[in-house]
Amino acid sequence: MTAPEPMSAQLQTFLQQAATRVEGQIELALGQTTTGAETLFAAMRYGALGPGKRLRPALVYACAQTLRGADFEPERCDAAAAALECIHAYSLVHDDLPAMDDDDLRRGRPTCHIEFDEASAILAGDALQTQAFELLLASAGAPELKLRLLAELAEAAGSRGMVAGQAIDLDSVAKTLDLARLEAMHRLKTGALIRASARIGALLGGASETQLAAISRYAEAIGLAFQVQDDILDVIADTATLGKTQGADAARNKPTYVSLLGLDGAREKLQDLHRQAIDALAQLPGDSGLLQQLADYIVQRSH
Ligand code: GRG
Repeated sequence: MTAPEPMSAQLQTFLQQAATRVEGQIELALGQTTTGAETLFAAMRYGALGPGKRLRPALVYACAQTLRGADFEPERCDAAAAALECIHAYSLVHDDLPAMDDDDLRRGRPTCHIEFDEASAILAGDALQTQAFELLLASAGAPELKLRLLAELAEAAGSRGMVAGQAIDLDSVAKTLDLARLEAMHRLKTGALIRASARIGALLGGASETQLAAISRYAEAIGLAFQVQDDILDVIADTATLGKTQGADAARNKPTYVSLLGLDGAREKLQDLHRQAIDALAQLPGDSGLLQQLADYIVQRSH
């Protein structure tokens, strides 16, 4: 495999701008605390504003920009981008809880339930989830479009999307999932929100149904690629630091792409998904260079 290319300056600037916008929106939304619930707000801010990549918001902006071209207005995407990040943050806060993955570290810092306490982390996750829908509801835009965005987000986040994936994942410990079932789980657990980020951006960009379908194919491919690269990075990190060659999930007795396909097989899978994502972009009008660079970044990222 060739050495990873450094991220292009254009993508770096774009990701920084997206992160700044979305963090500003979340700061604003969580700025006014409810009297007596200051710890809740502190835990929400801690969960949502820690040093993350803000990939889902970036996808919202990038898809809207690709479809709108010169008419792109990022402010029309701010609420949706923040909503996606709030759902993502809630999922991480809850995923780290003792009843789920029981992790002490997230984004290089103590997890929310370690920094605060378990009850505060549960409530912060709950409230971040609701905050996402409040953000979308309060955003400007035609009611029909808002309803569509709300439906996309609810379906992707809930029991037909991310939460279902998490349930299947928790149930898979010590079981032998085959590749098809592992993939079905990841399509829900991480893929559904990535797909919704892209579709919501596309809808804000005025996508036709054909364009929406192409964006969905692109997002499904990069969503899975994101997970495959996560499994690969997990093994590489473990090999470097502990001399082990299985990765944290496999050590927890969870199946991974690397445990099912081997490291080389997982790398081939990653390249195949990258190709599928780039092929889907060919169906879009105008310049899809930014989305191509995002796909490149997802398969080449080192953290
Ligand atoms: C608890 C309902 C519920 C769902 C949890 C997404 C998820 C479902 C759990 C995350 C578990 C995990 C670590 C999955 C690996 C891939 C992944 C989604 C990593 C975290 O996403 P990044 O890398 O995180 O975008 P940052 O910190 O950059 O925002």
